[in-house]
Amino acid sequence: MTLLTILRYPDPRLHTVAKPVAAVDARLRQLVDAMFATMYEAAGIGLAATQVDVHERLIVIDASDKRDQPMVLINPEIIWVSPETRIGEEGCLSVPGIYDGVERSLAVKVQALDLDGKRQTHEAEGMLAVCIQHEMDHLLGKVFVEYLSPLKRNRIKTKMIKQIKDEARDAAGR
Ligand code: GNR
Ligand code: NI
Repeated sequence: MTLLTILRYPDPRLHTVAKPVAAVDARLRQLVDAMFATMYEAAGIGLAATQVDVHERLIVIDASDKRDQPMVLINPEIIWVSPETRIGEEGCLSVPGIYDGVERSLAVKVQALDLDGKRQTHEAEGMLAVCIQHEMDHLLGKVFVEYLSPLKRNRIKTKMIKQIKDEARDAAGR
């Protein structure tokens, strides 16, 4: 089981725009396995390839309570969003410990290839709809803190840089 390193905000690589997946093949299936392992290990409900420094349009999600409904979205496109929106508390594995409100559509329809390379349409609402919109943003190089005010975002940036520095110091036993 391979665990991948999750990029941490404000790593500039998180702002890379992902390119389409070229082929649903053995390499991709291996990457999907590693992304699920990484997501479950980190107790996240979703993970975009961007977060593990792979800049291809690939998302893994499991927004179920029992963590038994893995979903793979390859080359996803949102084909419909509900006009109704809601502000909900979000977090991100790339911005650990930070939670804040983000306005999202209540429901979405997304089209994507599955692991067999077949195009599927998913209708989502609730937490799954929020997660899909959050992950689609990652593929466009966008992190949820970019919806917050510049003041909040700068505070978060400073806090993250300090946190990363402190962790490096702890790891070195200084
Ligand atoms: O684990 C996650 N939880 C979460 C909670 C509210 C809104 C979005 C998310 S996605 C996040 C995992 C993650 O960072 N995916 O990119
Ligand atoms: Ni995220």
